[in-house]
Amino acid sequence: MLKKIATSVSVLLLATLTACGSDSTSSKDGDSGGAGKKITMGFAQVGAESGWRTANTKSVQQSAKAAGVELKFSDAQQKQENQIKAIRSYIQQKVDVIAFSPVVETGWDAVLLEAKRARIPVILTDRAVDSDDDTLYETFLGSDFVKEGEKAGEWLVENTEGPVNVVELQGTTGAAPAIDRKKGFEEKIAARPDIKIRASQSGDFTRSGGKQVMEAMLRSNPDVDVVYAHNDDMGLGAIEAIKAAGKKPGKDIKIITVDAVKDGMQALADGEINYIVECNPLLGDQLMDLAKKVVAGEKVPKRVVTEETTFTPEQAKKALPDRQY
Ligand code: GZL
Repeated sequence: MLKKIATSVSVLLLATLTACGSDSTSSKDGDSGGAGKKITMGFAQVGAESGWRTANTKSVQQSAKAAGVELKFSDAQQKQENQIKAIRSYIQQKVDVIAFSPVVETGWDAVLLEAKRARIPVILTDRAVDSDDDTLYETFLGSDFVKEGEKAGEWLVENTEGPVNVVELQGTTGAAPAIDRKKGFEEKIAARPDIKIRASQSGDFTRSGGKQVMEAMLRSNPDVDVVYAHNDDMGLGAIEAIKAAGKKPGKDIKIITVDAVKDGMQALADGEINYIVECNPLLGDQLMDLAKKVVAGEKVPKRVVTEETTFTPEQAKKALPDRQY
């Protein structure tokens, strides 16, 4: 009899401990991210505005699957309020880690403070925030957008002579890539006072936005020589507008873009774009690796910058067959 009671007590004790153990993790809808345990990530994506974004989303989703990370994913349709709503829902669901690409640089401190108080680490991926408090996120994983702008400006300085009239198709107003690609480009072309930016306006990183803005710019700047588009999609929209105006893109009007997605690389190989600065969207594997480290409480660098290159038409022809996106 005593043996039976002892056994049932130890079973009860074990069950209680296990229950307690699962309580501490079930509230986080998964385990607490101990070594080798499945973690849950809430990912608040910007939207689906460009080929780059589509490739980035695919990379995050595929890498989560491969890494055994349970992914909760939301598409904010390029609206900050939707990203904030998604982050709040992830906090309520007690995910182990939150990752997101802030559509614009400012307006995040309040919701990131809520995540910090809920003890949920946040990883910034792709775009950065402009905040005085860098304890609100564990790390930033993405490109150096100022360097991307500098590469575009360097190419223009080295590959043109005499007066050059530039029109600039900016990315989303207030977004880190738009602010920094403009900054880097302007810093480099300052070496050539005869290179002038005659017009600069946001096309919101979309093909339709690039086309509409370029149509207006062509009407008010008939003597434009160069288009600097902050991404391929707006550059491809500009090509449509330039052709509709009876001009040859890549010849009458040179085009420089950023990203190097397949459609942009094809236009580059065809001579309709003259130079592309790469911006790597394949951040998924690095993101999952950082997430596991952060959840396990390991120290990670505050900033992880991705490797990127540039492409001429000849290089695009060689790279296209193997291009993943
Ligand atoms: C850059 C990324 C930008 C791309 C655009 O890292 O945030 O947003 O350059 C995308 O194509 O829309």
